[in-house]
Amino acid sequence: KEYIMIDGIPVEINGEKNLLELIRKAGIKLPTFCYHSELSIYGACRMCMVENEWGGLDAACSTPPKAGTSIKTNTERLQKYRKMILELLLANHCRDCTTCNNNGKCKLQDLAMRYNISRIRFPNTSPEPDVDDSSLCITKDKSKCILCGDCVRVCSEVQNVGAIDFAYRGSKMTISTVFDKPIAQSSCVGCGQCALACPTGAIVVKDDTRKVWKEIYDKNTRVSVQIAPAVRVALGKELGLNDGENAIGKIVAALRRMGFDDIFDTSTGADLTVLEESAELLKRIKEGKNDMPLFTSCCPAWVNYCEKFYPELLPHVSTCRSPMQMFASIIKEEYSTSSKRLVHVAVMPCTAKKFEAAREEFKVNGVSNVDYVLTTQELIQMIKESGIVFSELEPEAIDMPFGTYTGAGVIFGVTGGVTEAVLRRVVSDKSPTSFRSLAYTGVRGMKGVKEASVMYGDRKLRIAVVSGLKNASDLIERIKSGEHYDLVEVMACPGGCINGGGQPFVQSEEREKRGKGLYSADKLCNIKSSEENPLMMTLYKGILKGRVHELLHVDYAS
Ligand code: HC1
Ligand code: SF4
Repeated sequence: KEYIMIDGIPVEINGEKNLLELIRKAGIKLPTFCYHSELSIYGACRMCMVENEWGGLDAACSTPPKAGTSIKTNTERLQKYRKMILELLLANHCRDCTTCNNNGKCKLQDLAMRYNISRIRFPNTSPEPDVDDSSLCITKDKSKCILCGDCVRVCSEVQNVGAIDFAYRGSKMTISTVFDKPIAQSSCVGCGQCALACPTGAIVVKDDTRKVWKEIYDKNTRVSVQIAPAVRVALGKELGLNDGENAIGKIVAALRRMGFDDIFDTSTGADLTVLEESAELLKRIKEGKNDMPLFTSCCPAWVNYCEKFYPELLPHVSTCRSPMQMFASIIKEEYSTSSKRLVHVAVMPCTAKKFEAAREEFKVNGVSNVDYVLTTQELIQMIKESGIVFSELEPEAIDMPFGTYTGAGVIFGVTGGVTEAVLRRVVSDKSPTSFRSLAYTGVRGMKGVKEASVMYGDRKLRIAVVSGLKNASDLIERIKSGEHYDLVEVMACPGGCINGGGQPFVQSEEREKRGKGLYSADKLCNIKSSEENPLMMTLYKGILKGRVHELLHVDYAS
C-alpha cells in the first residue's frame, strides 16, 4: 500500500488521478472553480493550491499523487492566497448577488462566505450586466463570468458542439460565441450543460416562472401541467429529501397547492411514444429499410444537434413526437371545449424542452401545445416562493382522466430507459423473468456508450444507447463507416434526463442515485409494459381515432 501524508495524516493512494481527488477522499473540502472530474484539467482558478514539503505551491488538480510525500492544505500562506484570489475575482464581478438568478447556489458566493471575505482590498472594477437573453433555453451574463472555462470545456468535450469559447486576451478576455453573435444564432443546441457546470450566475437556465405564476393567477385560464419522469428523483437535496428519492406524490401535492388545475405525468405520454416508436421500428424491419438505424427523437437537444451537425441523418430520426409533445396534443384536445383559455405547462429536467415547445411544428393555429416549460430548478424556486414545506407534504395522486402510466414510461428519464421500454413492447415473452432479463442486456448503467442485442423472432436486433453528444457523434462516425444497428437511443445529457441541464447540479455518484430512483419507481408500477396501460386503448379508440399522425408524429426531415 502507498500513502501520502495530508496535513499530517496518512492517506492511502488508490487509483486517484490527482492530489485533489485524494484530498477530497480524506474528507477535506478543497475549493475549486474549474475542476470537474469528467472534464480535462484546466488548472486556471488556483484555488486548490497546496503546500508541498519543500514549501512550494502545487495546484492539486493537476498534480499526480506521489507516494511517500507530504502536503499541507491549510496553512497561513494558503489561506491568504485563497482570500486574495477571491477578492480579485469579486473586485471584477457584478455583485448584485441578492437579485442574481443564482443567489444561494453560487460557488463564488459560497466560497466568499466560507473564507469570511467581508472587505475587498482592490479597486472595484465590477462591470455592468452584459446579458445575452436571445436563447429560449439559457441566459448568459458576461459580468458574472470568472473565466473558469467550465462551460467551454463541457460544450466542446462532452457535447462536441463548441458554441462558446474564450475570446480576446488579458483583461479583455471573455467567453463568447463565434463573432460574438447572440447565443440563439450560434451552434448552441440548448442542452444547458454549460449552465449546470457554471459555478456562478454567468450562465443560468432561462427563467419562465413569472409568466407561469401570471397564468395561474388569471381567473380566465385553466392551467394543466405534466411532470417529466426525471424530475421526481431530483428535488431531494434542495427540498430536504434524500438524493434519488421518488417525490412524485409530493410534487403533485405541491402543484395543486400552487394552483394548477389539472396535473398529469409525462410517463403517460412516454407510453404513447413507446407504442408509436416500436411500431415504427418493426415497420422498418419488416420493409427491410434497415441500412441505417432508427434514431430516437425524444431528446430535443439531440434533435437540434442532428439538424445542425448531421442533417443527412434526419430521415432516420423517428417521426415520433417526444412524450411531452404527444401528451400535450392529447391534453389540449381533451380540454378544447373548456370555457376558459387553456394553458399547458410541462415541468422538465431539460432546458432544450423550452426550445422544443416553441417549435412551429408543435403549434396549432399559432398557439403552442406546450405553452411554458419549467425546469426542475424553476419548480423548486416556485415551491420555495409558495412557502410550501415540501418535505412534510402528504403525497397525492395525479388527476383523471389521464391517471395511469407504466414502469416503461417512468424509466424514460434515465439513459437506456427508452430502449428498455421499447424492448418490453417488442419481445413476445412478457413474463416478469423475460422483463428482468431485458434489464441485463446492457441497456442499464451510466456508461456513455452501451450496446445490447435482443432476439425478435429469429432476427437479432442490434441496439446502441448513447448519452452525451460527443458519444453520439463518435457513434455516428462508426455507423457511417459501416457499423450496423437497428435502433440507436440518443440522450444529449450524460446519464440521460436525470442529469438534464435544468436539474439541480449533482456529482456523478448522486446522478446514479437518481437513476436507481427511477428503476425503483418502475418496480412500484404494477404495469410494466406500455401496451398494457388501459388508457392507451381508450385514447386510440377515442381522441386518436384517425388522427394518430396529426397528433403524435412530426417530420423533422421536411
Ligand atoms: Fe426526458 Fe422524455 S425522458 S426527454 O429525458 O422522452 O426532458 O424526464 O420528459 O418528452 O417521458 C426530458 C425526462 C422527458 C420527453 C419523457
Ligand atoms: Fe453548449 Fe449546450 Fe451550453 Fe449551448 S447549452 S452553449 S450547446 S453546453
